[in-house]
Amino acid sequence: MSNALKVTRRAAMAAGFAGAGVLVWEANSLTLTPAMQRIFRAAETWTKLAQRTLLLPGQLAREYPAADISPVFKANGTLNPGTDEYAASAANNFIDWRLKIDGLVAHPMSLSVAQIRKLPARTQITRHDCVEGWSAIGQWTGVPLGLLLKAAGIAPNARYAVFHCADNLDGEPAKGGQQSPGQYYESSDLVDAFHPQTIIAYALNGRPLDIPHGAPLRLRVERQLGYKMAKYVNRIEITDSFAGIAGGRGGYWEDRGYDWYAGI
Ligand SMILES: Nc1nc2c(c(=O)[nH]1)N[C@H]1C(S)=C(S)[C@@H](COP(=O)(O)O)O[C@H]1N2
Ligand SMILES: [Mo]
Repeated sequence: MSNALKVTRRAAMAAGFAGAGVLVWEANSLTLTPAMQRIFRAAETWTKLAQRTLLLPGQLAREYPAADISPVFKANGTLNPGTDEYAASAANNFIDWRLKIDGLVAHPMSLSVAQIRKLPARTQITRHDCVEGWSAIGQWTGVPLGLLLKAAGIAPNARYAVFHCADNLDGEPAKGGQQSPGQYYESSDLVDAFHPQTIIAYALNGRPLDIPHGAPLRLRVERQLGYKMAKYVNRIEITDSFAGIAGGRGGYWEDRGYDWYAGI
């Protein structure tokens, strides 16, 4: 245990996360699982990759000062997954929620929200653009997805991260009602998955994510449009192809005609 904690401290320092934003790190009270140890170890080299990208401003989505945060961040699409399972989990403060990372990885993992909150974190204030014509600026905090994927050890033939969500839009009148199967999902290439601003977020404007905005965990992939920002994420599947998943176009809205690459 004390060895693991030493590694942890060094990793967090080397990664420079404390300077970059909020460091959510409670090493003293931490019982590190093997997966968490791998993630902290990955933080040592992850920072080099992240910094290289940070030196290229054109590669980053614009970040805003706190004064620009929208007083109200509209919620859109599913506002509550509404299943018995989700309701039970929410009633229990999502204590049983797990984020699974599987598929083409050397070390599949299953992380609780409490564990994720103890990992190195990044906070960013960005603008969300929905194709329906509205935008909002919000401050998001979460763990860099690249860090998780680095720790999971993605296979050389991996090409995409597929984000599976807990909600099903099938039959929702506002969305046309005809879609089936309507489980929400999204995907990104590995360039976006490893981008330093791509995070699995658990907080919006300094508060735990609420249900309309995707509690307990949602994706922020900041150089993309709103529909790519999967809410209620419970599984990230690393794959070489999404052709066999749902409609085969890489996302709920992509299966209904939207572009897969929704770069802004
Ligand atoms: N699981 C899930 N994720 C989703 C959606 C959804 O309906 N279900 N809607 C998408 C769309 S179109 C937008 S604009 C954003 C809205 O995020 P917000 O509710 O936090 O504003 O979430 C995206 N992610
Ligand atoms: Mo959207």
